[in-house]
Amino acid sequence: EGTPQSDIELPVNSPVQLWKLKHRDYIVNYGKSKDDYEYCMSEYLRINGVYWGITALCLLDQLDQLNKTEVIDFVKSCQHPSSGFGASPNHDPHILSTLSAIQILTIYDAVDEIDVDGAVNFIHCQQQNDGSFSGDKWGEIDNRFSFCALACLSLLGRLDAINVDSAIDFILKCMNFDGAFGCKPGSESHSAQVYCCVGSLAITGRLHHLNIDALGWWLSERQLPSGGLNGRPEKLPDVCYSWWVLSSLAIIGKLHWINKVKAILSRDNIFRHCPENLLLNHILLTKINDILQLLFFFLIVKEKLINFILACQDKETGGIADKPGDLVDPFHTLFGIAGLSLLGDTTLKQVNPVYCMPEEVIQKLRLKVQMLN
Ligand code: GRG
Ligand code: ZN
Repeated sequence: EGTPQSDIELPVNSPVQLWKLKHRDYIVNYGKSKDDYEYCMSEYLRINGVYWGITALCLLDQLDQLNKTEVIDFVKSCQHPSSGFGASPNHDPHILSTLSAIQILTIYDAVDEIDVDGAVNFIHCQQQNDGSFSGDKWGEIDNRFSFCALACLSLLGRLDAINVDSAIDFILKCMNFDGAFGCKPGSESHSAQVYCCVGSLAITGRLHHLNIDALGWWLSERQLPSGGLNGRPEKLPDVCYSWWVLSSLAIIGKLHWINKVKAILSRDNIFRHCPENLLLNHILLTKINDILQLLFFFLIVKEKLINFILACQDKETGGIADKPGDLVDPFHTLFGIAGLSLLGDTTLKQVNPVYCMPEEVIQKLRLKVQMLN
């Protein structure tokens, strides 16, 4: 049977529609309940949270629900003098907060309101001799920080501020035999790291370095029988992987490996659905089942993934959780909605798979981002 699988079962009567207005209210109210335990505990993520919320609202076509001036003032208050952005006012600058700040300001077309040179210089200073990036002055290295640097500078039209060739050399050192990527050279493949590395290659026009078949196969193997996607083999499914995995597939032009087949492919089900008088013996059925299993792994079954994401909504509070029944949060709410947008939900705005921002914002900037088809 190959690699062991962990999975969950979707609860019976799981929701099958997207409660868009509930999610709008959840996001709009999240920032208002400033005394909440959760809100207080997430201070180190504040500016990221604002980016997740704003992007989700954009995809729901509800950005006008927030006060633009208040948001921009908050972002400005997170910038250090002639440097990068912290997660909240008076927090040390970090490359991830800096990307979130630039994403928010780009969505609002308000980048001119901050010290762009300071932010660019902060990112420049995070690059190491081997091309990698640290997140902040404490020096943790991870290719997610390489992505933050490249995404942020490309949004600002300032990729010239860093050594792009050595940044890419480092990222390519994180590629594994399976075609996927880990967080540093030698680390295990993880689909969130795949997103960061594939996104970085797309921004710099270097997708030709990828082994598309191996990577596409590895990504499509992330789907489990519940319909959800996991981050790496043997792990449980989680809504955020609908973003990390699907966006990577979209960039490498393999989103069509998502198939509409409403497959009922488990061994039990195939036997159950097979008419008794069918002239197939047990052995032949087993063979067919094996072939279908293979097909199942190769094609991400679109309908099942949509149902998995919808099952993670909370009808009472709005918002989307990592798994059905868990506590909702803004992070999984964005990645659930963005995943559904990539899966072709036309009631949502289109999301750009590299930047995780509205496609129309990226189009307006006329950024040259490589995508395979
Ligand atoms: C613009 C969308 C966007 C992102 C900015 C910060 C960043 C760039 C990307 C983050 C990439 C990353 C490594 C996310 C981690 C996601 C995650 C759920 C990690 C947990 O991994 P495991 O395997 O946990 O330890 P699970 O729950 O899957 O078992
Ligand atoms: Zn998650």
